[in-house]
Amino acid sequence: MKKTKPLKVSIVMGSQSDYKTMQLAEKTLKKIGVSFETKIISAHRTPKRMYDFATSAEEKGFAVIIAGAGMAAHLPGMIASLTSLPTVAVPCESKKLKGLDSLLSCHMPNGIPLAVMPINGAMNAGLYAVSIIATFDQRVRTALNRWKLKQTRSVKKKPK
Ligand code: RP5
Repeated sequence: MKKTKPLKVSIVMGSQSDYKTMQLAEKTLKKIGVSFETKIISAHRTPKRMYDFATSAEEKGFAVIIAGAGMAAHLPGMIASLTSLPTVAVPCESKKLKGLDSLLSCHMPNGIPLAVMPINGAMNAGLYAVSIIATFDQRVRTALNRWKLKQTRSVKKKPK
């Protein structure tokens, strides 16, 4: 029987409307070759779904959770409070306050560590998740280093 590889990263977001941002995390993980699954989980609209997800993520074998949300963006912090897995927050841009509300909502007090990316920083969230996995997975470390080298080489010395 073919063994299926465990999914390494779980990407969750508060709403369908966050997906245009959160797709960048998917794109980054795909490029580097890290497996993931993506779900919509809202802390306020689907609190039970959030609880069940966060309390079972570790036993499902995930290594990192990326959580994106906008406005009263308590999803990442709530998930971080319910799991010991490293959790990465993406504050998604909101219409009225341009994501400042989302960013500040991810500001957690002592005891609940949450890695907070910039507003709409889903690409960096993907890279950050990859760098966590690279600490224990040699293949991913090699792929990440290759990706970084390519980025460095792509920077021109002079502007056009
Ligand atoms: C949050 O409210 C979501 O994360 C989203 O960024 C924001 C707006 O959600 P929608 O009204 O677009 O579904 O829960």
